[in-house]
Amino acid sequence: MARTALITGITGQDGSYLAEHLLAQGYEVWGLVRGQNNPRAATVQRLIPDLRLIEGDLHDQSSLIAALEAARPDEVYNLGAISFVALSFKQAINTGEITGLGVTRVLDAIRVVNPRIRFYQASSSEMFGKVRETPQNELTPFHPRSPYGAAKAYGHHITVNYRESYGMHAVSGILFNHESPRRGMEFVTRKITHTAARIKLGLERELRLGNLDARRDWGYAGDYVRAMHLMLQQSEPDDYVIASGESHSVREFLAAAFGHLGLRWEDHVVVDERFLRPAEVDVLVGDAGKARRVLGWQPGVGFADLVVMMVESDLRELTASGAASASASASAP
Ligand code: NAP
Ligand code: G4F
Repeated sequence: MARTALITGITGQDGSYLAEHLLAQGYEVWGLVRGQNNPRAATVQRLIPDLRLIEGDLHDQSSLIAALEAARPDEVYNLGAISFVALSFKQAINTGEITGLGVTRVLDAIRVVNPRIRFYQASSSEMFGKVRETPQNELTPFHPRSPYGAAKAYGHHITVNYRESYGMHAVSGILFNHESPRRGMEFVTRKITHTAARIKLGLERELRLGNLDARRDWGYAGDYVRAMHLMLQQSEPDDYVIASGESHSVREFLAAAFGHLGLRWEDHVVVDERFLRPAEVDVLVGDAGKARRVLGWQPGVGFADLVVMMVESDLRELTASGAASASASASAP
């Protein structure tokens, strides 16, 4: 019989890749959408017609219970969150409510409705924050540097707690940054590739950014959702770091993206202190050795190919939308 999965955060980057992956494995897939008329619901439904959408909000316990009762999933993937670190400084309490307490709401709904449901929590390398060792692995202590990181650390611990207290098959995937053409425009990689493509097409002249020295371990989202699924297929629940093992600076990302378009990033980038954070995570690099050994997981797309994939996709989208020709005719004499 086909297995059933319920994904929170279905309208986000990872939600759509995970839904496609699970459908390809023969799952029936349900996605939780919030709001009374969420425009992103229509977008994801167009992209993935076989997906079944159901209303619910990580703020609202009864809606989570109702979603579990309607979808009757074998597996729940909790990807829903306020996921933008910069926003978490401005909405610290809301971030705690959704990114942190939201995890407990889902876990407790599962405990009440059917504790045999397997649960995946989308934990984050942001929990390592001011890192205690390099590279970071499953045993590295946490030192979050943002309300988002603190909320994710709570989500991680409560997941482990429900596993140990109630024998639930609950796992925490500690994922390092992963990107794609579907990445939100607010994150630095997509902000760079989209603006670089606009500059190439003559639609923009400058790109304003914050800290160019920050280093991240960037991988491809399509590779990382495979790891989420693998974690829930193990006989024993456990936690895993998922990472590429390479660290690159924002500056290096800029050089790769602009360089691919034959541009010099130094001619266009302006450092703007509005994009600096009250506390920064300077450098992240993960050790995914346990995932390789136990899950047999490994990434397929490396840093250079990821940057090119994102730049090319943004160029294609902008060109297809007619933005470039509209700008040319608007500026014609
Ligand atoms: P994303 O694109 O920002 O998506 C976040 C999702 O959460 C959206 O679908 C959003 O729905 C949903 N959401 C927000 N508030 C909600 C609420 N109150 N109730 C229900 N859903 C709500 O994030 P992503 O990059 O796909 O990441 C997926 C998960 O992995 C997140 O938990 C993120 O924190 C975590 N993570 C991401 C990375 C990464 O590098 N991408 C790394 C480590 C961990 P709306 O459309 O309604 O806003
Ligand atoms: O792309 P970012 O906003 O991602 P960040 O903060 O690393 O968080 C992402 O990865 C986490 C995993 O480690 C996830 F848990 C989280 O949900 C999210 O997906 O920023 C990356 C770096 C930061 O150091 C930031 O200060 O880029 C730096 N940066 C410099 N200028 C900028 C900008 N970031 C953004 N978003 N916008 C800028 O203009």
